[in-house]
Amino acid sequence: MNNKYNYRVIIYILSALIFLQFVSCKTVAPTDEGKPMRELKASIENIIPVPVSINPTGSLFKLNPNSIIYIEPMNYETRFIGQYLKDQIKSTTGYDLMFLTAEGISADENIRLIIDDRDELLGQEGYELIITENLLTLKANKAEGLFRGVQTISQMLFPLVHRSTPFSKDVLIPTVEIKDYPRFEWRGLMLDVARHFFSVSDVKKLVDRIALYKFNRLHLHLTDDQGWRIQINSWPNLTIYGGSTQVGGGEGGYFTQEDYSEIVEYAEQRYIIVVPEIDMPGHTNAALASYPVLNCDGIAPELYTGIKVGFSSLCINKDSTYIFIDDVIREVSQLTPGPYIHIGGDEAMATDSVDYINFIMRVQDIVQSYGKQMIGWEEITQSRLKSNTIVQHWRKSQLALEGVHQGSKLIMSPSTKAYMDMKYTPDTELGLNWAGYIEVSDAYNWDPVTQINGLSEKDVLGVEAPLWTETILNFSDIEFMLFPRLPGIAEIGWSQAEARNWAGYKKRLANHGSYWKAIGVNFYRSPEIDWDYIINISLK
Ligand code: TNX
Repeated sequence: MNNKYNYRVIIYILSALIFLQFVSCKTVAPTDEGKPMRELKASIENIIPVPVSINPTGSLFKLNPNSIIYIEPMNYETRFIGQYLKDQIKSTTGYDLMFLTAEGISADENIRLIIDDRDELLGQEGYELIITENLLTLKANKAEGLFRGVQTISQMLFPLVHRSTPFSKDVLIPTVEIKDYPRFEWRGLMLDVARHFFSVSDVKKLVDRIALYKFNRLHLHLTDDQGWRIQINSWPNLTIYGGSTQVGGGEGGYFTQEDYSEIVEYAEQRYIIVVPEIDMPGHTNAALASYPVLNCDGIAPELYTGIKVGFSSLCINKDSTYIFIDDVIREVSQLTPGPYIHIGGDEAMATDSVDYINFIMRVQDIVQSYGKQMIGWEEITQSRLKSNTIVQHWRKSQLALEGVHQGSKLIMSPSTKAYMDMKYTPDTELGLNWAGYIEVSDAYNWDPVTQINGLSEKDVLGVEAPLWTETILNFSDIEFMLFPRLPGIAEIGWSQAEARNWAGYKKRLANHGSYWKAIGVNFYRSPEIDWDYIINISLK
């Protein structure tokens, strides 16, 4: 009896073992060498924007659930960056790492974040990432550089995001030495919250999306014919009435001053400067509708919910116009810690051209009186500009060159390449097509310096991708237009010209596609990209 029972148990155990073996063979994919895979491997090949130099050193660093993130020095800023990295590691690997300050500690299998003001080449935003078998060390001159470097580490971990539950396997990160810093100082995204309004939480989500690609400017187009979206205490009707609708007649909305400050602070923590735009003298129907006094004839027009441009103008020769502008610029300046105020200045077809020239000079003085640097669309170069005024190019090379002749620097947003509201192809449901169709390759294959004949590197402050929102209704639409084009603009702004090429870029982009799929980013499955191309075959 006893013996029989024992045999039975043994047979049960044996068959259970055979079954387990069978199951584990099915779930553990073999590596190249055919051995069962016990680890998950991060990727150093897919970073966008491509770093200045990246030298793989052929070995592996093992990240484990007990690894510690050491931070030196520990302060408010670096603690935030440490937390950001910790969160990224948690969301990709499931590991919940600790972070501590401990000068000089370098025990095995840990991460170190160090601010060390010694390498001039790295500048304000650059970083150095050295991964050896024992240690992952991220170094920068400034906290800002550390934050950019954390994005590089996050991207290395993308392939692991498929695993939604914490796993006990080790994460292997290839050893490597990366030195990286940006080509251009200005790498921006513009969001039009006037044609359609977007909530604070949408804007914050967008900030995290762009931070991952090392963007450092968020330009908010806050006012237009269809809506005024920033509360101005001295002119309350601007938002109460002027913010009450949007394109198509929906209910619109606006940012209270607290909302706006919340966005500014959220972006600032991610080293992204918010650039507020108050568009004038055209694109002002919402303001004109809110206050009869702003109109030359004293009669307020109706609110506007269509998508025409070029029909509205502030009254140029009226004192009350400049009292209004002074109040608005003062309040917006006080709310904005960043150095820039964008005054639009585009498409002022309803303003007399001599009036326009004088108007821009007057507004430039007002902006400067509040200690801010003025930015305007390229039409402002018809006026006399101060040399620190920045010009944003979008359509006419001649106007942009005129800005350069006056000593201004350019933000390059050519509408045929960088306009994220243009359709990808004639079949794209969202978007416009007045500047043409912009496929992923079109948005990638251009250079800010050679885009206009006669520019040199020093004339260009950087790049910016505008997303106008006449046809863009919600966050999912925003993502569809930005991805996969926006990472290309990021690479144009950050990476060295000679390091960029389409063939390599499209492979890296395919890998970002699988990350976007995993975290639910809505993106255009462009036929130009082989979305199934995954470099890290060991991650199946
Ligand atoms: C032109 S670009 C505009 C915007 C429109 C956009 C639509 C620029 C400075 N002005 O008012 O929203 O085209 O693509």
